[in-house]
Amino acid sequence: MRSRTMATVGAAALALSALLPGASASASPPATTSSAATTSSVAAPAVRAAAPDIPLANVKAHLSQLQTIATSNGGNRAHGRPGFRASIDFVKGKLDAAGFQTAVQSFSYNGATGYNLIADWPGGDVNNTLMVGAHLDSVTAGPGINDNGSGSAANLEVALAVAREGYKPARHLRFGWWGAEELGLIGSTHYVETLPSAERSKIKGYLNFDMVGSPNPGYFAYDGDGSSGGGGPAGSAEIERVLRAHFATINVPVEDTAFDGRSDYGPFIDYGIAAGGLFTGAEGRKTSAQAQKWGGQAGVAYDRCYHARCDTTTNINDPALDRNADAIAYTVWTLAGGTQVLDEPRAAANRAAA
Ligand code: DPN
Ligand code: ZN
Ligand code: CA
Repeated sequence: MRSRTMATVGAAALALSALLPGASASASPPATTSSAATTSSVAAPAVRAAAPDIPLANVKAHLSQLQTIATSNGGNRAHGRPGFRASIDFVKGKLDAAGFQTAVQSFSYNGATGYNLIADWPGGDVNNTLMVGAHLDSVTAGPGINDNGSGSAANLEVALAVAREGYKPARHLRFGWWGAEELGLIGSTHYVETLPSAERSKIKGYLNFDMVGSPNPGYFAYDGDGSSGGGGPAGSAEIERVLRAHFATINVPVEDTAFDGRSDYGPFIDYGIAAGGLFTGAEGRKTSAQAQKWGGQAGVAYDRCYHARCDTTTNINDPALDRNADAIAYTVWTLAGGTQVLDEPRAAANRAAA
């Protein structure tokens, strides 16, 4: 966790804010520390919203819930198993209570019904939608807490922070929790392919978080700008730049990872939608150079429990999960623009009650 003020949001955010009507980033006090807006007799000014710190304890509480769901449903949260449906219902319940508009999309695969959960935050420019996703299914071997309870729980807490902060993004915000990723990106592919093309073309960016709490973590961003070869649809370079910017402020070096479609952003980039995401590593082994800059164990897998029974709540590196959750919030707030609408006492009360 960390605190952030407007002074540290970076040139990119300030440049973006300059394009937004009503924004006055350079003149406004920090949205999360000011009392000026509340003591003034005039209506609260449109303060460009700074990303909140995402409480690690909240993200970990979601992971504990997912672990309990797996434990009471045969040890996993896999496609076609009761633990997956229970995971969908758990996330949906949190989002409904926070004011999201949720929908469960069903699909059929391998003789079983699968589900995607789609959650829209009301408001913003729907013709310029930013989508944020994670796969919620595990493999059958284990509870899937790092893969991908971590991305699912971090995104859930960022979504809840959107509501808590009274965030009014300039762009429309939509979150997705995918089914059957482990069987070949089935749920996300179903979602993208069955969207009417007019709706698909309104999605101008997709952020994907799959494994963001690996126990021997690396800090990777999908190579959207092609600086390591490849690259993605137009706009992906900008997404990579914003994803990296948070880590620069906390002095954590970031490496590229292949932008090759090995997670749920694949179907989005297949349709030319700009995308990006973060990753802390799976079966690959940390090099000695990486252990020197990031700490951890050289010659050991980033996640020794990848797709295994031991991918439990103990298979999480807390600083990695915390930094990635904060980076997700920073990226959402930076790319979506907009203002904070709750007065600060209400936002503070919401944070305290969370
Ligand atoms: N797609 C991930 C899985 O669910 O197994 C692993 C992965 C994520 C690999 C991101 C590379 C990059
Ligand atoms: Zn997996
Ligand atoms: Ca790159």
